[in-house]
Amino acid sequence: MGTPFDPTNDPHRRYNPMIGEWVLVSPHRAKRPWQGQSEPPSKEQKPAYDPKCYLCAGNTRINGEVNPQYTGTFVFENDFAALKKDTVETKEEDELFHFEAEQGCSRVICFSPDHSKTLPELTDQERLAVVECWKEQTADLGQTYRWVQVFENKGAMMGCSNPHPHGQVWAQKHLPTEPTKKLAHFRAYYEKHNRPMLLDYVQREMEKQTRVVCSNDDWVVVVPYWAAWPFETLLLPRFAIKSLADLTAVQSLSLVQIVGDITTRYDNLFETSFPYSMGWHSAPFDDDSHNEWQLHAHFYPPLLRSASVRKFMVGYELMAETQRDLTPEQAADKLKALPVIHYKKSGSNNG
Ligand code: H2U
Repeated sequence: MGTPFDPTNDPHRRYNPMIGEWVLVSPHRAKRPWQGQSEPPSKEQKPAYDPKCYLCAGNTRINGEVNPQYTGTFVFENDFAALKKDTVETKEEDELFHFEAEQGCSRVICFSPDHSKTLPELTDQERLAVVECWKEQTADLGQTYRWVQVFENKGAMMGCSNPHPHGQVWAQKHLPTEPTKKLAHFRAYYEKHNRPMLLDYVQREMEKQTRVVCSNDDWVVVVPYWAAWPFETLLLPRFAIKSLADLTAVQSLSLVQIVGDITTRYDNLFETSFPYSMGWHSAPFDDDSHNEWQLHAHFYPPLLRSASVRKFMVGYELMAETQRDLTPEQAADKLKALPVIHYKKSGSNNG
């Protein structure tokens, strides 16, 4: 008889039922010495207004347009839009050279006129304006397009071009690749169980508690069982809801609280402005009732062991499948143990 299997030490694969893909977990590798890239984190303090910033109120953007003196959120059509509404409809169904023209829209959402702040540093009132803006944009663009993608790229490490607090919304006619995978898996689960997969999943995670980072009456943040990125989280509603556009005033307020909580924990983890890509998956806007779908948000942060040591999805991940060292349970424990007062306010050193 060999040694019994230990999921905190032994290599294993975990299945992501949302997209039907596997992740290789190698917990024993977390002990290996690090000799790779490590840079000191930037301690630069940003000004509340930067005359050179394209997103600050009153400043001129690249295309010559002047931003208004906005005081809350501010939305404008991306001057370098990836999608355009009037692209001519055409397609070619060649087996090897298949394409279809795409129509859509890309907008930039400034979260606040204050250049120096990020989501966790805004007040609840200011964050509520961001949530209301996400809802409005989703409802508005959902009238025209099948898919509405609200997202935020935060930090230069994630390719964000400007530190001014902002996100984006892209909407398009066709269902993109990730939501297409999800729709197929959510549908199959719903046909079998007559319940949305994510409503069952949130219940199971609440029972287990091992991957729950934080929660309130309406929302839960977990490091998902199948997380690919070291500190990846999934933000889930505890009630049935398909779209951001359907959130009530009370649910929006509790969302403001949980977004503040998880983004503050992220910043506190390495006492840095924590980079990530986050985004919302509301149900597609089409003729289907989408009973299989639950609204949810992903946070994909690249950092691994300090403010400057990141995980790269390279080598084995590109060639074979996603791999992680730290287990999702270990990552959840680390995030759970952090204070919810932002480190810049508390002045403490929890590193
Ligand atoms: P990031 O979140 O990836 O940094 O994107 C910021 C967006 O702002 C980017 O898509 C747009 C860029 O095209 N932008 C404008 O639309 N006008 C400008 O004057 C500067 C940046």
